[in-house]
Amino acid sequence: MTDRPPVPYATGNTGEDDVEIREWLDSLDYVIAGGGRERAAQIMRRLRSHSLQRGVPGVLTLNTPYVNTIPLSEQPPFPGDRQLERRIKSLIRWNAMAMVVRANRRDGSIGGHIATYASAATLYEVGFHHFFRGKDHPSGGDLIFFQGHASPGVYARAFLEGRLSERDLDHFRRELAPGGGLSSYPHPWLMPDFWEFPTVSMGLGPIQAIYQARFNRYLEDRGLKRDTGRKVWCFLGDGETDEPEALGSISLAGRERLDNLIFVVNCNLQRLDGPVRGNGKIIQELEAVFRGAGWNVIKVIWGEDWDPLLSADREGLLVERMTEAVDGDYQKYSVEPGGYTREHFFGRDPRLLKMVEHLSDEQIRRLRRGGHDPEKVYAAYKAAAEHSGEPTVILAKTIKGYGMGEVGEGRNITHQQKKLTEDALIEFASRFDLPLSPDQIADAAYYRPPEDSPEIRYLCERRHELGGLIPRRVISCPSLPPPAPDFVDEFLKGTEGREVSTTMVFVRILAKLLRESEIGKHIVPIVPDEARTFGMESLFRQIGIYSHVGQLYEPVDRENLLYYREAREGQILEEGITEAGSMCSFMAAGTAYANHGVPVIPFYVFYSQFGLQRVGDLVWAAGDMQARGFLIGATAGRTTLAGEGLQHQDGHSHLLAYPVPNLVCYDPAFAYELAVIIRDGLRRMYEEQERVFYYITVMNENYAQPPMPEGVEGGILRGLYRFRAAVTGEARVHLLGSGAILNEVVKAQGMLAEKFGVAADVYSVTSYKELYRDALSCERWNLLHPMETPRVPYLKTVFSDSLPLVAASDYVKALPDSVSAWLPGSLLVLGTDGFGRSDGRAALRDFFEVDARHVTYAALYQLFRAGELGAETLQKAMRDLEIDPAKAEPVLS
Ligand SMILES: Cc1ncc(C[n+]2csc(CCOP(=O)(O)OP(=O)(O)O)c2C)c(N)n1
Ligand SMILES: [Mg+2]
Repeated sequence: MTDRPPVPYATGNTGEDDVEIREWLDSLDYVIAGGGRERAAQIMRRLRSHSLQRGVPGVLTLNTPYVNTIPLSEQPPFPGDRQLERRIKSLIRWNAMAMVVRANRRDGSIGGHIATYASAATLYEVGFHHFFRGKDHPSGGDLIFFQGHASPGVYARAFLEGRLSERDLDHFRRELAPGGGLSSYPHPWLMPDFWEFPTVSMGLGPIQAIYQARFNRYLEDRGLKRDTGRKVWCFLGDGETDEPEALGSISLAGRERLDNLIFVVNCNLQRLDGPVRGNGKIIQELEAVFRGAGWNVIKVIWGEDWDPLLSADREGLLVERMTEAVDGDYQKYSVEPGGYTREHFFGRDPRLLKMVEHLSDEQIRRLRRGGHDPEKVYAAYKAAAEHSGEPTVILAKTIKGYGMGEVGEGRNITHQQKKLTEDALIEFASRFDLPLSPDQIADAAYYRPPEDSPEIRYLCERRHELGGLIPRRVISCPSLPPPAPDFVDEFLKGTEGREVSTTMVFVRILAKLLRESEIGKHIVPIVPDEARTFGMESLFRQIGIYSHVGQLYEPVDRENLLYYREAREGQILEEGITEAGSMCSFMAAGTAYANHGVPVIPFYVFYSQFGLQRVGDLVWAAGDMQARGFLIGATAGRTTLAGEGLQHQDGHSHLLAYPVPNLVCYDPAFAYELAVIIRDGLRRMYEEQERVFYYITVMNENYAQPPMPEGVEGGILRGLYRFRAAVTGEARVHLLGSGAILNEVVKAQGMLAEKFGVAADVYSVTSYKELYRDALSCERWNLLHPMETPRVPYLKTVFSDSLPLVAASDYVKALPDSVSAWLPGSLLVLGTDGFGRSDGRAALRDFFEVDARHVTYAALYQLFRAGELGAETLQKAMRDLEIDPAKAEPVLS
């Protein structure tokens, strides 16, 4: 045996000979018996601080010994029918396994997971039978985040409940089969009446759950929803806790005392490749982390078989040994026969060996872990559900692939195991006493007892009593009326020369919406510590920053008109520096229409660089769960955000937004464009209840906002319109500009006319993505309907001639390039590919070649290529415009 490092959580027990320790323990028992636990706690606290003052090491620890948090003496009676529940669970285990095995027999590439649910079955079933409230419960439904890889178990239960048929199960991971199928993991987009929360990208479930629980509080504190004690349950894997998102926000839950939140970490000690912490103990590690973050921690480590052994452990030897063994050892014990555990675990000390001498090897092998014991799990859930003042995490120890026998249980390969041999199926069926014939077993046939069987009746009664089936996504949410008819008017007029940024315009729009009588209170501004950057600080005072406890201190700027006001009914979610957390608040708010039946309009305002790039996976999940609302990427544009440099200047978020199917994107240049876009977004999402959400960029460059030209509203929304016709005569070239770069394009229009006698039209492109999607959709329709009148992409209807075009934006060139196929003339694209630089706007636009000079030169070059401009004129223009042909290419420099 190799040398082990010191045991980090050892109790320090040296055995029964240590008389001094024995005396201290006896004294404590005496105090408990005479003065009660509180008195004992008081003495212990005092003893600890005294020890600290005396420099006694190792006194401060966030860990408790490696045993169940709830002692046997505190365990409540189990209210269910153990035998029936075991039979139901066995059937679910079987059907969950069968659907994966059958799917992979048919097609070995289909995948699916058996081992995850096999280890978590008890954790789920105790919840389903005794805790999870359904939507019809008088208090409303709990919100449950299922571990993505456990989905077969959830489907198998729905099968017993009669919600899914054998055909449905056979269509697991075959969503394209006739009649549809079951999605691999929880995806509300694919199963909109079933799944509520996309969780399978590890870490996203836990962080979403935290912000969901906080958002539930927010709705209650603001009077938008009654507090009925609804819980948020989140199931996650122990390996999953390595994801920064999984643990990164737990301190928020502790700080905000979210006792409506319960995490259940299935500590099967394994992840995909092997052990989670072979050389340590994941449960002890997580205990310290969560306790340090202010959580109530309940460890469920040992099943009832261990109770007599622990009661006999007067000297704490067993607890010591339990604490000493590492997870790698425990994994080994789960795959070896009982004799191995006797020798290697108990065999460390003859006194331990003696404790188990009455047990056979088989009995030792079957000593169950806490997470497989319904009574222990029930006790933990009950304590968690009743705990107030703190969120609770349940750390339940299980075996991965429980019941899969030789082919999976506890093995490193178990996560990927999708096919079971006939022998393994037989073993599985006998292990769980399944009433199946040999043929049914060999077939991995599904089994559902008759409707009037005790199992089905029990299952349905329990769910009925708890408020109905779970999971179930129900949408019953009123539409919101549009804002007042004159809502956009002030923005349509322009600013008459006054220079303002679109960020300022946005803040004004937001302030106006907040004052709207019908929809104002439904708006939720969300900021990750950037409100001052965006000029939103006036909202602090006006609508307040949400804080469940209000404001316990006098803010330093109390005398200011715009002081930092925190309030229980505050409307702003000021999240601090967490884009991931803010995004989760956006998702919780944006799905309140489904999860709460309350329409909520989140405006999440962030540095655009730290949006899709930083939290892209959450944005993807937001699309899946059909969150509604506005993502506002502020300080956008690679050359418009001056000074900040490489890691701040965003010239690609619009490209990153392309793949998210239901994300509608705009890069508006002017106040009226922004107002028209937001008004239409409100209509689509809150009046029409469309399954879309919005990404809009706003900039911090101040310029005069022009009045809206006649009749361009439709074009703004479709992605393009002619902003300014050629100043002199018929256009010879078309110039396309977006965002703040549209101003450079307008300047170029003037230069072309004045210095080169070239007439150019200027178009504002508000959304390349909209143009692209429209064109693709027309193309596809035409492909499939060759005999019908072809649909014409919007772009083609705007450009009826084939004049050359130049497009410039503050984003990468791929955006305009994406629509070039549908432009009749040849397109030359200017954009900001490359790493940003810290400098002023003029220098940046020169560097990235998107300023008015470069646009002008590009237009002349286009005319030269078209044979409309002589070589000499072009060369002279190049010199006059100070275009340097030897300049390094920005993308690589
Ligand atoms: C972000 C992300 N990375 C990787 C994966 C692939 N993956 C799926 S399950 C898994 C292991 C899960 O281990 P654990 O969290 O312990 O869950 P268990 O199945 O053991 O309950 C991995 C790496 C994923 N789904 N999401
Ligand atoms: Mg695991």
